[in-house]
Amino acid sequence: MAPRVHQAQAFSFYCIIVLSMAISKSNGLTLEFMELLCGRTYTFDTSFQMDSGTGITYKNQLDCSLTVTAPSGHFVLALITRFELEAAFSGTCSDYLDFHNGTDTSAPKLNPTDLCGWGTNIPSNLTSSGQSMTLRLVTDSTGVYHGFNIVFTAVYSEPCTGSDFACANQLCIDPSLRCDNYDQCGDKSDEDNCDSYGGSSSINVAMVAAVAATGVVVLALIVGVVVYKVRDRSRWKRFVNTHIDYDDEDGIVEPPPSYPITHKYYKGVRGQPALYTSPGHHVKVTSDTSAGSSTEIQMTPGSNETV
Ligand SMILES: [Ca+2]
Repeated sequence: MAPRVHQAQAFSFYCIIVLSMAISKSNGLTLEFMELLCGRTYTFDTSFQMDSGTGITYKNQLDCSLTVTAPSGHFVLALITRFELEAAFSGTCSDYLDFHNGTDTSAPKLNPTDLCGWGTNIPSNLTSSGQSMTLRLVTDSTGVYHGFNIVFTAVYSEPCTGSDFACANQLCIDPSLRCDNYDQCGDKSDEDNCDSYGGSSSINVAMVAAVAATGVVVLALIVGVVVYKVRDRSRWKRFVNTHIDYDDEDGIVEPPPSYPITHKYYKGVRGQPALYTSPGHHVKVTSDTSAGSSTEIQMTPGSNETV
């Protein structure tokens, strides 16, 4: 395929990737992984989400602590959106997650008992009383499960200031979190009535524009390929008409109606422009009639090029 077509394909893929990134950025929270943040303090402004790890399951033999800190004057709301750790055995968790109400694991736990297993024994959300909470994930040497996903949000109690959004549960959150498809209030009130909310429509407009632009790029690629094919066929016909010697006296046959030279042959020699751009070169087409459609393209004597 010609370099131009390759360039068009590369450009199209580039556009699709850029547009996908734009869509995900306009409609997604920053995603972190606890396994990669062990021993650190993670500060954030409005909201982010965190998975237990980068794999399908968490790892064995972890003892990972992470402090999550909201801006001054806020506290941290941790909304657990997915939770699956190894189930307790005889009432004791072998893998567990704890939330501590402070800047390290010496602070009191927000969950009365270690969190493990899955289902209704897992709280839907936990809130710190200050601007930090510290998570600790401990796993033993056997049994790994899918882990957890938690959405952290910086919240404070009403009255809300500026343009901050007032949740139905008297918490305030950053207005950018309204209608972003994540429940940052903890009661889903920031995701209510989004059909009539401007912020949501702006996201939808961005998505529609991105999808439309992607469609235009794909359409342009298709048109480009079709144009290329048409022009290629046209060049092929000119090639046949101007560069193939039909002289019978040279032992070269006239092309019959079922002319055996295929476009494939043309594509094979096209990469050597000397064949049809240099007047000193001459392509001959011979046909072995006894072999049916067997055909070959030869260079004239003196040429040192091969086909
Ligand atoms: Ca939200």
